[in-house]
Amino acid sequence: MALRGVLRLGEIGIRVLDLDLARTHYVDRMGLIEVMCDEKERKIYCKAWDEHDHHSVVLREADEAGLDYVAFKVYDDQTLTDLEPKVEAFGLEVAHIDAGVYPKSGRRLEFILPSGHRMQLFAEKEQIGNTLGTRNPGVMPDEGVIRGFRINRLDHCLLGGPNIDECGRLFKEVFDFDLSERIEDEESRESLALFLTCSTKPHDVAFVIQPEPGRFHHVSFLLESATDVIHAADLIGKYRIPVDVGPNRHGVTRGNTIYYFDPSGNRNEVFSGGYVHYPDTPTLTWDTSQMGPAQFSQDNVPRESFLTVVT
Ligand code: M3P
Ligand code: FE
Repeated sequence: MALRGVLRLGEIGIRVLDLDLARTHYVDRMGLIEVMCDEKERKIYCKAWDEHDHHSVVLREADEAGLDYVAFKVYDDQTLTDLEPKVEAFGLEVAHIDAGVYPKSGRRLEFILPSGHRMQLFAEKEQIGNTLGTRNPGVMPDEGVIRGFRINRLDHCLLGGPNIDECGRLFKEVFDFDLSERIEDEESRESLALFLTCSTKPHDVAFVIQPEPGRFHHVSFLLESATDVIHAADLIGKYRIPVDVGPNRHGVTRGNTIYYFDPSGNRNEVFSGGYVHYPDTPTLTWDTSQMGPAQFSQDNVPRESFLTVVT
């Protein structure tokens, strides 16, 4: 589809137990750029180098790790106006957040997904660019802008909770996403995981079935190449960052991936690659007879932790 309507996961709020440890992890090790800090509210605002918006990741110190909210950026303010009655018609209560309540951001709509996650939509955020400028930008930022894991941008998240088919219906019917891939129970045919895209990426958001609402499975960042995934793995080893699953390739989405944990136990992913999704690409279905190849196609070993460990 033409990229109008919902554009992408534009901001993710993550709860961390210790802001200083989180800064060491996300900024010093992973190489996200800290653009703003709110000492009073114990929040730091970060971006990846190739994002134009002011920030995409908000880390907030709290008593419990996990997901604060996901905020999707939409094309323009009219899109927000058009979406509001559709979200309400779907059966969700929509709250209004004034411009400026979230720093550098225009007004937002907020509602709770059937999976229990807090979701927002916004159309405007201050843009600060990727340091290259917009006239004769070249391809390489100055030395030191690309650091750590060499993250290009925030890519997607995987959310755990109940009612994932309802979430799938919301994203398809109201937000115009496509269901790119689905994992189902071989016998009951019940959905275990749904992968949804609003772009040409294999997914922009995914849901995995979990008994408890509002769980956070992972946030994922795009790297340039599979070589950069190995480079990140070397840094993960060097800094003794706990690894969930070492370098491998997903069957679902075909990304070259590594999963690891931040100091609060939130799962992170960096990945590269994946196929191009078009609006006429058929939905790909996997079932539990092929959980190994669906999850990790280089050793075909399904990871128990993958479906059970969430924050
Ligand atoms: C991803 C990804 C499963 C695959 C997950 C895939 C649940 O996280 O980024 O492609 O098997
Ligand atoms: Fe992922």
